[in-house]
Amino acid sequence: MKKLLLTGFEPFLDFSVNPTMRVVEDLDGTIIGNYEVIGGILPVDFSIAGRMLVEMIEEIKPDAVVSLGLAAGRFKMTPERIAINFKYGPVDNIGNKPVDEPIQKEGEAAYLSTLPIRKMVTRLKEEGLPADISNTAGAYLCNNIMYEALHHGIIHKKEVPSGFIHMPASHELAIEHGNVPSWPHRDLAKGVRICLEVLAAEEMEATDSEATGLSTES
Ligand code: PCA
Repeated sequence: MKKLLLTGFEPFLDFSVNPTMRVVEDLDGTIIGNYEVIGGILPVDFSIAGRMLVEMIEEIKPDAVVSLGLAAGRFKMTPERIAINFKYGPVDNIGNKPVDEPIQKEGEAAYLSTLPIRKMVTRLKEEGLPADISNTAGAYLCNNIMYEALHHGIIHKKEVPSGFIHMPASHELAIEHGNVPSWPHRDLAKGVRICLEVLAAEEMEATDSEATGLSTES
């Protein structure tokens, strides 16, 4: 069985609940296609979040990495296209407030998601959930860890599909916060599951074509 690392984030700023945590809890341990989902929660802390994700990747050695974050104010499920080599944003949970610092001094300016984001968006919409590709993950913690996972894959020459999905607030958060558009938790969890199913279907197709390739050669 292959392993898929699925991460969420703890609450931050004035968002007392982070819906990604509950989604990760729901999906942790489930089997989707050939993947066993292994959940992890990251801190909203510029000084350790990236390192923690890389440590999880090195320990679990996942075959795919999907990270989730809250984009309060968005109305749709939004797989991200690109992560940029910058740290910038509001003060994090322990008081860091970097201004335009690079994430990796020697890293590329940006990395593209290696998840099947267009297929994910198409399937989400077919299943009745509003979705779109997002062309910016910002420069806060979500961008930070998306960049770190992709950078780690590149420098270690690991062809592991890796990327990030931003989600709207849950009703639970919207009730507490008072001023954000929201989805029911079950739809957020369903949306993420659909994205993972799309990824799993791609993986199965790739495995099948490798097997076919082998049988024709032999
Ligand atoms: N969303 C923030 C950080 C943590 C989270 O869930 C972001 O979009 O960067």
